[in-house]
Amino acid sequence: MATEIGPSLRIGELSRRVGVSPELLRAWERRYGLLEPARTDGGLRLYSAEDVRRVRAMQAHLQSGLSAAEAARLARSREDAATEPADQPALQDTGELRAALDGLDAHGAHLVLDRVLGRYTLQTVLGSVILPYLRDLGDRWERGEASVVQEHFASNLLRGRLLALARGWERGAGPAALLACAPGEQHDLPLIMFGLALRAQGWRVIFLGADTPLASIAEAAAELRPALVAVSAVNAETFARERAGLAALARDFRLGLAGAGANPALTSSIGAEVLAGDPITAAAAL
Ligand code: B12
Repeated sequence: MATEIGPSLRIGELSRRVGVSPELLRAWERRYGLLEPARTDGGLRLYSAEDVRRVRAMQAHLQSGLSAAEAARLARSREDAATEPADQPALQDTGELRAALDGLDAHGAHLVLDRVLGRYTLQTVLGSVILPYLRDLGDRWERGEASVVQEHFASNLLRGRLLALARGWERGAGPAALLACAPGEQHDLPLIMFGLALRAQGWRVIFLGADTPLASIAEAAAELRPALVAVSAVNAETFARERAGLAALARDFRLGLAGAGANPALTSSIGAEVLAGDPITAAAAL
């Protein structure tokens, strides 16, 4: 069931809920009349649950290949209201995913993923099911409550599933983003999620994956001339070690550093930017 919200959401909050940048939301409002905000006395726009529904419907129609104008027309008309997605996945969805993955039950995990992917937008599934699951897994691993077997099984199943969703993300006419993990870094799941969230906003994605030498990132960037190069690492020492190579990259390209290791001081000193927040929020902010 959708949670009823009166017209109370400012554009930033709406953007976070639906995983679409404020700029794109404004463009959809202006061009297609997709959103119908209430106005406060001061002229501030406030959005409602109906606006959230419309954006989600718009995203679903775009993903199914409709033009933006047609997607907006359908989303406004409520012709698709019968398939209206619930506002947020229930905590139960993450719980069921956890139970299946903890039990090394690949079939059960895929069934939960099939269900949530059929019901919610991809950004919602990433931000509200998979991300909380991974954090919980990491916390349990640290406390010794999840085994290495469970962690590896879950990571690999999710990685396979997310990369299957990524098929074709390099195609299209949007700006290109080149994504890579820093040398020695194995945590590429967040980078894949970031790529999927960028893709949902029209970017093209070129993904180099885990443990990529800086020279190789630079070589790919020189060839592809992407609008953004994003490099991620969990530890700040990784970026510190690669400072010279990163600084050289930032001289020629828009360079974003991401992950827990992205330290604002080092990042700004080399002329790069921090891709702040989780992968879905960071993609929406670009
Ligand atoms: C899955 C996992 C693995 C998998 C990775 C699979 C893969 N292909 O990605 C495997 C099993 C390979 C692995 C290995 C290891 N892991 Co590990 N892993 C995790 C786990 C459970 C989930 C990681 C994840 O995808 N999280 C989802 C992201 C989005 O969440 P986040 O990491 O909290 O990141 C936040 C921000 O930094 C930001 N962000 C992160 N990355 C990016 C990228 C972009 C582009 C953007 C925009 C934002 C962003 O988003 C989040 C904000 O909400 C985490 C636990 C956790 N809390 O994350 C541990 C964790 C990251 N791992 C950890 C460790 C210690 C290791 C190992 C050293 C363990 C070992 N002894 O073997 C190795 C290191 C391997 C290496 N050299 O890199 C520690 C890191 C602690 C630290 N600061 O050093 C964590 C935090 C677990 C813990 N609680 O101790 N791991």
